[in-house]
Amino acid sequence: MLPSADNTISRDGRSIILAYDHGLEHGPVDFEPNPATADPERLFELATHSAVTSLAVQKGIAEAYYPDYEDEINLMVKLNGTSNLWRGEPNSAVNCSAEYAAALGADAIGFTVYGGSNHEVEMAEEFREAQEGAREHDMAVVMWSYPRGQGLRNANDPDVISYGARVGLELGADVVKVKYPGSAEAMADAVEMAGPAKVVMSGGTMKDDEGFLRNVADAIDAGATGLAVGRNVFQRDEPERILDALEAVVFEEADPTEALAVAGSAD
Ligand code: FBP
Repeated sequence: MLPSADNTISRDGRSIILAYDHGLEHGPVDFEPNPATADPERLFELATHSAVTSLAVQKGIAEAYYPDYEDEINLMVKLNGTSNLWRGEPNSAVNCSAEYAAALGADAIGFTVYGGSNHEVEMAEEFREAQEGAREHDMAVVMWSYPRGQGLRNANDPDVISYGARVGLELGADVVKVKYPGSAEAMADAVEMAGPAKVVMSGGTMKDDEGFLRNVADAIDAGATGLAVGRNVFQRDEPERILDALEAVVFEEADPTEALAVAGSAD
């Protein structure tokens, strides 16, 4: 890990990464709750919200939309990703090089590693090339560290999630994105295992406002530095309102109930 390598995608050491690779990873079903979000322009507009420290997209969306937003948004290009149309042992195709991400104007790269998959070895080797390419271009490295596959009985086991956090440190990520392990104690363990690498929690499937923000507040209390979130923002009727509340919880450590009470009042 390089000192301050993630400065471009964080503010005061905290990050809210808006993830929008769902059209590839899950398909149009993720846009059904809020159909306007099928249009990437809507997400680029959302990413200009002051809560958002970076927008993570695949290469094709970056090519088409980022030129109009390069002064307003810190770009993270996800270098690998796979559709949900394919079934097999977890794996992720490398769709973009670090060099091409840098040419697109990226401040950071995102890369998924499925520890425990039968493809773990090749994914780690692909990550090596991406990580070293990112270093050459001073881009931060964010690992989506999602242990899953035949090697694992329970991908949601807190010990497995801590192991995933450690994999991020060992392989040279600046920021490791892990699933929320279910409690502040378990998140504290993941943070400890990541050492100097920063840990952000994954947003996951849609939850109620209060429950979602409580998990985020617990993760921050446990030493996480923020989150990388997609569905829990863009599937809501009022995505800006939850971004207001997230900004208060992540950057000001506001109580979730109070953050929700004032969210949207400035709009
Ligand atoms: P969410 O907050 O919507 O879960 O998005 C985060 C993310 O990591 C996306 O980048 C990715 O598309 C998706 O989750 C992966 O979800 P899953 O782990 O269920 O395949």
